Amino acid sequence: MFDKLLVANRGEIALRVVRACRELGVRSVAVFSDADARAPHVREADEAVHIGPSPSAESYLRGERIIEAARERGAQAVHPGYGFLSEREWFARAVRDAGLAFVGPPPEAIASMGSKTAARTLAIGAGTPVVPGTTEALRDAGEAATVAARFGYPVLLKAAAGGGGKGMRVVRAEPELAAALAAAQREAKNAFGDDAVYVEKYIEGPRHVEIQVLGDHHGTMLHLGERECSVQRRHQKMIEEAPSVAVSPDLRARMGAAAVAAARAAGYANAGTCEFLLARDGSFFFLEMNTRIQVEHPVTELVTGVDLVQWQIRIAAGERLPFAQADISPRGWAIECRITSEDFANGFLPSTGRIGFLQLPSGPGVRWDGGIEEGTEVGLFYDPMLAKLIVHAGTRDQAIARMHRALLELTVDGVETSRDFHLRVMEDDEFRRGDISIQWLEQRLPSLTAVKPPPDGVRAAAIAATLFAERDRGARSTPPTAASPAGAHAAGPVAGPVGGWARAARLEGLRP
Ligand code: MV4
Repeated sequence: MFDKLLVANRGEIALRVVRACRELGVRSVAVFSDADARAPHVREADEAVHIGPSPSAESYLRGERIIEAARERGAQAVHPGYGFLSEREWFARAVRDAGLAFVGPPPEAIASMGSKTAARTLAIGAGTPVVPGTTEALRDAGEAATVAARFGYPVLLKAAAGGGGKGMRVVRAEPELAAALAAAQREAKNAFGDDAVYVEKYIEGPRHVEIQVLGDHHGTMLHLGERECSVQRRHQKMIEEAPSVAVSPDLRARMGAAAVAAARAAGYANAGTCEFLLARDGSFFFLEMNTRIQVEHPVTELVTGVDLVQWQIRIAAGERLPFAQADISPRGWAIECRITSEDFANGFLPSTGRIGFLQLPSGPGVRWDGGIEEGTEVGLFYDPMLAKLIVHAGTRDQAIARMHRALLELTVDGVETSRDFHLRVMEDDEFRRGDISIQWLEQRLPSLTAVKPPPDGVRAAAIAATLFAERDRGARSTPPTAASPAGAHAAGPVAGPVGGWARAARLEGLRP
């Protein structure tokens, strides 16, 4: 095992890696920008190196500077986390060339999955199902019409260099095709500097289901089941769960085998994720592979009992996976809510400020993977995701109830957050039935956002309860005396209805 590992990231994932290191007896080196000088990941690591000013381009994206820091501090490995440098082939290569272990896949595997069309070709070769369509760039509208007619409308035009939905156009009938092709090519050129666009059959109302894979450097490649990631908005996931209501053990085995085949074909090792569209008829199609640890990895950890981040490090150190495919099967249900500094009542506008009062949920089956604390300044330099709240329970219904309870326990003062959005989703009938697809959230948002103002009486009671609760919080607990009997409205604690009122106030969101 390594003596020391550098964590090339910030926020909750940096802290997650630091925790894994500590459990493995590996010393950790954090890196930080000006804005993060007092961040939790810096304090919790064994050492920390300042790498530059706040903007990512001048700090967390400075690969050469980060590698230099690793060498200066005598680290033998670099964990990139997600985002930033995690999927840059050149960085993985530079880490390796510096004689350090990159905690992730080989640079060659990052490269072969980096281009969407190359990944598609690779998947086809591995026998992994992909959406019917082409891989060659379309020459003109005439060729597009011929190809579209072959697959049947609706079709989807996609940028070959693409990702994140840029350069994508749905075409429902031939008359729209020429204009859509021109628009997709223009958008692709602007976004990726490459106007190559190809055609796929458009899959209507699918789910986004992804398979976690894990492989060592000794020929073992396993899958750890699926994550349901359909609750997303503008390609930003908000809620993930494992398993998926739409995946039976048989489908899991087939999707898992398809993911393992694609990963093997790419020469993959370490943790990775194959993204699929799961159609309503149960057919599934490989989209792309994410060659990093993902934000939503905890739901897989909770249902499989496999510590993915620890195994990433152990695999990078040359260890063998000691378990086999037959040892892995999901137990219970896990849900993750991304707690972001976004104002859900105002179109998810980014919110900034200093975290004031912070109360974190705990109790049975609750996990908080966070990168914030009281006093944290939330600005606009980095991603708005502050933390992840993850729960595990026996069944999906129990997990939803547990998440709702945990969200009620959460208070983040100082910035607007996605907490209330998540509460509304946990209360939503369609979500509770598991009746979701990639379009669900954007269609459902208006009714989730519609705030039902409480009746005046409830409102007044809630405000009064808040005042009582505030008074009780600072009160000393003394036994009742003759001069101050129980229930008297002196300074002592007030028994009885206050608990219920406090709860009502909390439910109404009227918290101090
Ligand atoms: C699709 C699709 C429907 N049919 N391909 C969006 C991002 C890109 N990586 C793939 N995407 C899609 N490809 C076919 N043939 C629908 C999407 C899609 C989507 C996929 C996963 C998660 C969220 C999504 C949101 C909108 C569209």
